[in-house]
Amino acid sequence: MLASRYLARRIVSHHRTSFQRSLATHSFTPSTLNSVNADDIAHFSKILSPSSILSTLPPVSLPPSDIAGFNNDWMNKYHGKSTTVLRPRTTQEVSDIVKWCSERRIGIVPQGGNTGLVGGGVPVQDELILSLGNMNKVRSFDPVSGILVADAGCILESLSEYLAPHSHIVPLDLGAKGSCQIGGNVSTNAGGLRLLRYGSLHGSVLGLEVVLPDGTIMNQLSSPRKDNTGYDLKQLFIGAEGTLGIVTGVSILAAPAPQATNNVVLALPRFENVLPLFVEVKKQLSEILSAFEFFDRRSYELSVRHGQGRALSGEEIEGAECFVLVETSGGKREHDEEKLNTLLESLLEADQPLINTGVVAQSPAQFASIWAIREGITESISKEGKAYKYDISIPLAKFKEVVDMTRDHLQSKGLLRDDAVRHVVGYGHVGDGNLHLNVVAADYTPEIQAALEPFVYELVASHKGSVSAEHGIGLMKTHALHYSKDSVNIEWMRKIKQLFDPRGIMNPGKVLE
Ligand code: FAD
Ligand code: 2HG
Ligand code: ZN
Repeated sequence: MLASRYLARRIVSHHRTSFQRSLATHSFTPSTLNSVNADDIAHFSKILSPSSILSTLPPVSLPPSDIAGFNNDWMNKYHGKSTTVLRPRTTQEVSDIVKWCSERRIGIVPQGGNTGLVGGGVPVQDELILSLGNMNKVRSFDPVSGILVADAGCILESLSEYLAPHSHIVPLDLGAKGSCQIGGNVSTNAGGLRLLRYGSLHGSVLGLEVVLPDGTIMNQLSSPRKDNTGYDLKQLFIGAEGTLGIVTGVSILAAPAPQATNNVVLALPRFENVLPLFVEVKKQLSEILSAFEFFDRRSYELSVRHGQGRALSGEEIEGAECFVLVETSGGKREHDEEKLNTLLESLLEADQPLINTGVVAQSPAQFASIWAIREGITESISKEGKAYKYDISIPLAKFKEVVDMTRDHLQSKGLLRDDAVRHVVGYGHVGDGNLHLNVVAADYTPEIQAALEPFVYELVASHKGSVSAEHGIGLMKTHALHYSKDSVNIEWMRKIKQLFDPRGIMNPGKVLE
């Protein structure tokens, strides 16, 4: 499979405008929380080895630039002012830290690979950052049941590499695999490129070990595959974005590795063909279909421009409005190839073809290159400018309309120009009804922000969609939660938060305002 090029990005720039600062503080005043002080550092020194404590406070006294990568998010959009990053190695160390923070009422931000796209993994103010990266061991793997138990800080790609010789795969894959951690994946309920085939983490996670906000360790790691003994508490932590506790261990059902995988990129003359194409592809490929990913022409061009995969060639590509990547994963190469080729032939020979052309991967390198075009869009956008990201669920038929309406709206405000909004693109997981609407701008400005919100959220609500299909609420969307959840739901979310975290120390200001 793909080797990732998305290695950890430690962003050191401290330049930010007052608007960027306000982005990070717009809804939260942690008046009841205390800052970490030198006495706290002295206490942490009794729990942790010196290399596990990074702090600008005495006696450690590092320069702020040494912890800047933990204070700034992947997009360099959200910025915290934490003085201290702790990197525990064991669950007991996590528990001891949390107990102390609970007593002292110090806010804690759990941080995995810091690849989140909604500002959830960096502090709002100067909360303590608890980085899970040193908890990176596989605890056990049973090749018979396929159950993998791992520390939360294991990087997703390293888990894939661990499982490969055992002929298994993690039932989750995403472009950030080289940096994101399984604990972060669980905490965001990450979707990604395999959800169509293997379903969400709510199904494949079998158990969790969690340090609760008072330091208690809740261990459900030995949960068998079937377990109906009352409330399924682990589900609350899947997608909780670190607001209910710290995930320290994950038990997940790995999937048997497919014997054969292949992919094809299909060029479509018009967006309207995507829906009938999806129906046809499902019908013909049935059990071997493992991904159906969509990207519009501009996304494709940006990806290729920034070196993510090789450009496709041919006249038919020139005339394409959008593209679909289809992946097959099956048990027998010849059988799968025959199905894929038959699909392609029937699509091309139809009276009114849904596609202009299709390029089937002929080698592992071409397979990787085709995936790189799709997976590389996020990275290429970050090189093109500052992205406003909306990861929305809307009916498939509305994908293009929403992208076009957003572009038209920005145009009508006079914002579609090189020094303001450069591109409005759409791509995503068609199979899951999840569109990534990205507005790529020269900078983050109040004017663009005001043009986009609540415009986009109202559009989503008008289609009864979700304002977050996969990246979560984080800091970015606390004010937009009500577009997707009614007051009864939000009230019960608040009650659950209050029950688990009455002192309000766990990732304050995130998910709930
Ligand atoms: P972080 O960014 O460190 O944290 C994310 C949130 O989880 C924060 O709220 C944090 O407090 C919390 N958290 C982290 N670890 C823990 C823990 N151990 N216990 C409790 N809370 C914790 N997302 C998708 O869903 N699908 C995609 O296809 C996808 N592709 C991406 C591609 C790229 C190039 C990038 C940069 C991001 C992508 N993302 C995607 C978003 C991101 O990678 C996922 O949200 C990922 O699951 C975050 O993992 P992380 O370890 O980096 O978490
Ligand atoms: C993807 O599907 C990720 O590539 C990232 O979820 C989407 O950058 C984005 O908006
Ligand atoms: Zn996605």
